[in-house]
Amino acid sequence: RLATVPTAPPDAILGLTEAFNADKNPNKMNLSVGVYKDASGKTPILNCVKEAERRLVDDESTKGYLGIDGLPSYREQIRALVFGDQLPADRIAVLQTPGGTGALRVAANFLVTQLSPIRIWMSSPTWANHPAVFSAAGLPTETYRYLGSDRTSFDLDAMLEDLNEKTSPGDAILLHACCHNPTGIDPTADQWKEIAKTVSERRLLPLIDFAYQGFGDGLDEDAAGLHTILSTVDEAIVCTSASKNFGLYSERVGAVSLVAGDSAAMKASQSQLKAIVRANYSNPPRHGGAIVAAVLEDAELTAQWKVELEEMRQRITRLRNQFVETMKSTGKGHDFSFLLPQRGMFSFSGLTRMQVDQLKNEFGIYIVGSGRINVAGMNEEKMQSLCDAVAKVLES
Ligand code: PLP
Ligand code: TYF
Repeated sequence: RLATVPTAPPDAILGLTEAFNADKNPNKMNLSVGVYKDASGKTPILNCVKEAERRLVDDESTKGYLGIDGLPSYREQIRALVFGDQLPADRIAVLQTPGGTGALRVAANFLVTQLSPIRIWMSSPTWANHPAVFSAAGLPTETYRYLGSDRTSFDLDAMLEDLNEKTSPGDAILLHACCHNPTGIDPTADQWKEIAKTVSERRLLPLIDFAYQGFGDGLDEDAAGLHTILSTVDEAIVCTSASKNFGLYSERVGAVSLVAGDSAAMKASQSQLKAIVRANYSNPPRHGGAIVAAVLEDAELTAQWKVELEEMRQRITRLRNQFVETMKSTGKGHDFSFLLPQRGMFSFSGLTRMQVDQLKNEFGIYIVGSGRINVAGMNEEKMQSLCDAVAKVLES
């Protein structure tokens, strides 16, 4: 029977890395998958994480199962990091999940099993895995306009028009809290207020994907849009990830946090979330959550983490600026200054599908088909050859 199973298409992003690994071009560059790299081209383990792991080796006393909702100390630290003291803790249920993707999947299962009929509205464009995860859970997806027709700016009017004219009360809306993937274009503080007003007036349930806290302007700054939304609605779901800001990609650590109107509603929803987890993967892996908790419970390690996070953030900003400067210096008026206000790992370059293919085939430079560049994968040393190649495809 297995002979009848058709081959699935490769993941639009991870598939590119497979192609990159097989490429024999000695000058190849992987600017596709959203993974941070340092000046030596490595994805480093943060020093605060190494130290936390050393302590865990000495102090950890069991590998027994965690509870269904994960490590209590991790859940408490995530609540503080994401929500601060804006909301009473007894309205928030935090569950540790296998990565931000696991959080999104648990959230999607919850929406389908508890709140159907419900659809989720996603920005166009959004992370390719969003529709895949939601559809796999049986959650119908719709899109609202986000990127302007110039492909370099956020079109708030179009977004609000779609929300006002197309959504139904009770629908869910997916928002990227910061560092929008794939565009790098976030709403301003005033625009967040308008979005929050519309979300509340249309009685939409926000599902906020917060995968890059600390990669935009800072830990608190990046949470500002989320807090604006939470100040206008009683109920929301927030999916967070420690993959990027702790560099814990392969440890699979994230959280789904549900905000309810009161403590009783929170407890009932929490029990449903736990039932979903139980039927999916039973309980989350310990190690990543234990690392995050060990860092955030220790003032010294937290201070060190903030320094290391700032280093990553500043490096990305430097590389983005350097790319814009170097493109300018190639002559022929290659003005990429629209990239400068973009935040996070990604930048939408405006390159077309054909230009993206040409970069790959002629130069071994891999970026995502939409023209999304992982700025965090750039390198000072290779900046000139990258920009020369981009200039060539723009001029051909
Ligand atoms: N959401 C967005 C927008 C992302 O870019 C990512 C990145 O991988 C995730 C969620 C999930 O992250 P992970 O499952 O690796 O923690
Ligand atoms: O957008 C990215 O590149 C990251 C990493 O299926 C990623 O979010 C990409 C694809 C995928 C899982 C993670």
